[in-house]
Amino acid sequence: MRDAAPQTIYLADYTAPAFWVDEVHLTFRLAPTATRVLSRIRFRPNPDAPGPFTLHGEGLTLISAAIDGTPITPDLTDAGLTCAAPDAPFVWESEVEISPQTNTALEGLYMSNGMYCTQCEAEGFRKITYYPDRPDVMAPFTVRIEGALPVLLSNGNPGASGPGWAEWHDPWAKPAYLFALVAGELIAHPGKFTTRSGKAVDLNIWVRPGDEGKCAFGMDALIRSMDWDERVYGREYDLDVFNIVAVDDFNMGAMENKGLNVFNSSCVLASPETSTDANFERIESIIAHEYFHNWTGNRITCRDWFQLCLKEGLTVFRDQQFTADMRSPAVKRIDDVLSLRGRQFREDNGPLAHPVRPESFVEINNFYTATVYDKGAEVIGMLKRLVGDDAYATALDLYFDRHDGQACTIEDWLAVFEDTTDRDLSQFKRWYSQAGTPRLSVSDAFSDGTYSLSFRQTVQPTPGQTDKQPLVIPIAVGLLSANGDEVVQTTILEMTEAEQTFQFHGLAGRPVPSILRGFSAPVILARESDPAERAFLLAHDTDPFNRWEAGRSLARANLVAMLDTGAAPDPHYLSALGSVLDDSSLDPAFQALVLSQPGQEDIAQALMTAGKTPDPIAIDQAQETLADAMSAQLGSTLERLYDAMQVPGPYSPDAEPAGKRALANTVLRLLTRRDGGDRATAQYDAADNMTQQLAALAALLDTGRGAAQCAAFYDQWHQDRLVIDKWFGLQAGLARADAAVETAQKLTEHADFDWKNPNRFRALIGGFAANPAGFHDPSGDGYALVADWLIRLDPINPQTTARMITVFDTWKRFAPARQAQMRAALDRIGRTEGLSRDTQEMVSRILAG
Ligand code: B3K
Ligand code: ZN
Repeated sequence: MRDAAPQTIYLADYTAPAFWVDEVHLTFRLAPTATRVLSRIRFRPNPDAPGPFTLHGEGLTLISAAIDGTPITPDLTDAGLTCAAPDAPFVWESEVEISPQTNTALEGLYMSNGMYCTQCEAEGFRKITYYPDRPDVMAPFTVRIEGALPVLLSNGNPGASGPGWAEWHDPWAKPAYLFALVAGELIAHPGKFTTRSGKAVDLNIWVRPGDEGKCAFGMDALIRSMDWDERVYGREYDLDVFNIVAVDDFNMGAMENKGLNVFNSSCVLASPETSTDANFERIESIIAHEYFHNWTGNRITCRDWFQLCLKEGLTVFRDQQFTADMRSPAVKRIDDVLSLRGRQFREDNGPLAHPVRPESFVEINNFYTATVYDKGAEVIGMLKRLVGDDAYATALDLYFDRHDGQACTIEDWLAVFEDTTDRDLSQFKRWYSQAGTPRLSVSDAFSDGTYSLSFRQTVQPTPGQTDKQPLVIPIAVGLLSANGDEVVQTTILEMTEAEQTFQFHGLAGRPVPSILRGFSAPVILARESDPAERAFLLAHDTDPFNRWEAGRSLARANLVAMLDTGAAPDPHYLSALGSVLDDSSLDPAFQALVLSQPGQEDIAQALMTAGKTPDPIAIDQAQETLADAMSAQLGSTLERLYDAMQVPGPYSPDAEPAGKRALANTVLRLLTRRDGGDRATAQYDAADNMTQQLAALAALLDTGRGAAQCAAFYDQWHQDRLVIDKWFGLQAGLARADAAVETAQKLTEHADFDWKNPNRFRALIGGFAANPAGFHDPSGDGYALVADWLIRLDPINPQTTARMITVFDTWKRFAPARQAQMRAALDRIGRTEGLSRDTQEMVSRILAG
């Protein structure tokens, strides 16, 4: 039986499997509480790693087992089984019983609204049958599904079928985490794609009846993704069919199972009436992401779960490139950096900091993090910047050629780059092993036509890692003359030492530096520069990212001064904003980003970098004060822009109209502070799409209005699960200080708060936790509310609980009284009887860090 103390798994302990699998046959006899799974698996001993025959298995009732036809009685534990096995290839057969209906953890085979579906990554296949459930064991699968349901799907190509049964064959060897099965009453939205070598592929998005009107955009995004991967990476699809299924109960966004992607319905279903522009963009990128995994993840997979960033970092990088190509590269880069700073920097500078390639874990599901995904993607971006676009393309071709069909490591990945470029990447590799965000401080000097930039890099200690080494940092720099001309175009400075100086010769005068263009490395740039220089860059920088960054740093500095010394909103910042808004040559989506304030986390990080203690309530109030000042000082510009940005005609989710709406709606938030809610009310009444409707409702709620619209919204949409998630999320997320906890409490009592559904739970409890006025209420009641719900959810769904408990990871940065409140909530969760291994690991890491 399983040890009481959860085991820690170490990268250093990796050993190859003692047995390989050559072929898998599975038969499923579906029944809600008594599904039978019959397996016939051909094993072959691995002469390089001899060892006992063990299979993973959890929560299975073993009915029978046999080796080469001879019944056997294996030794069972909570984690699997062991038995004697031949020294030569043999056939393992077993029959087990499982209960999908009562599987609320949503891992393995489970049911959602009467539909059977699976989630196996990372270690869910062991909840379906006995198997070596590790990614380096790859095999072709043949699956037979028996069940009285009209649609029966699995991986690969369809085989024979009849009433109540269907067979599938996946010829591509794959690890068990990519296995999938779906069965239910589903309707297909079909599509077609012909690969560039002429292979016809049938595409389908499968949904529950009623959702068929929400598939067209996802299908279009899929076709564009398939085309893009051929054009940009030379990657073709490799099966006759590609199926996507929308599922309402899902722990994350989506899953890249071979030929049968399973999606959280919120990440695939879209219509203008029910989805916002942001939803459309997110759906497009997730469809692309899962599709791109077919090569980066499926054809080439990970040797072990420590190598997760091998597939995730690379696939995020690829989906970011895709979105940049489909939309605006500058806007995409800014969006990605916003999310990196908001989530990954927070992780990297707190108790949960871990390397892009972690070295140990208790529960691997806890390591699907912003660090593995988003910093993992940044590391690939840096590599590309260092070697150049051509060498990157050559290296990727070699990667696909050399490693197709293999389970690989970061060492394999880097070797491909070393072999194509003759570079030594051993220092670069530290980005994979060293946790923490580097701080880059800069000083400059100018004399006799030579401009010097001196950098110093440091990394704060992180849990378990105190000794930090210098990293290779690509620093993209451009220099501007005083009249705004670019005197040195973007060049990449390659920093390798702890301290390093770079010189530029032959300059006519002291230039204004534009440093870390395009956010060329995931670092915190610490540079003292005066507001006039930032305003100059906001007006003149030719690099759109740094132009935005200049405005952002002005806002950040202003907010820090407001919080620290009681300074007022800075008129220079406000007038610089005015100039950006008046410049009609700029992309409205970009203007919207310039007009948006730094978020709570960004300001907290800035305060901590300056050695101050953040107070979330005070930050919230400073943001309100600054928004009021923006609204007052920029009034006529905002009014003009709001009118100019109205998009006539039918709704389209394309980048251009979406950018205009983004600007109009950012402006609306500010105008609602001074027009008594007139514009927002009118927009709400006139809206024919969710972007306009929701933005109007948000502007009203944000200023303490909107009760009538909120009720009307519910009446209009109470039949639509995904829209009602928005309704819960918006109210919890925007409730104002005086009533936030009470509002959230009331919402938890609403008949539609179906808390076992992860989307609903995240909308309300997650939305509330992201509302500083509520979560950080001085009474401590916000912490208690979230803790109560996490304690309630944990026995039902450990994964979603363990993920959401990260809302407490900031506890140590606050003043003692608040620390004590948050700690009390964490302690209470930690002491809960029978707490899951997932949540236990998270609580102890958050408390220890
Ligand atoms: N690979 C999945 C995530 C699986 C999470 C397991 N807890 C989705 C993705 O990254 O594409
Ligand atoms: Zn992924």
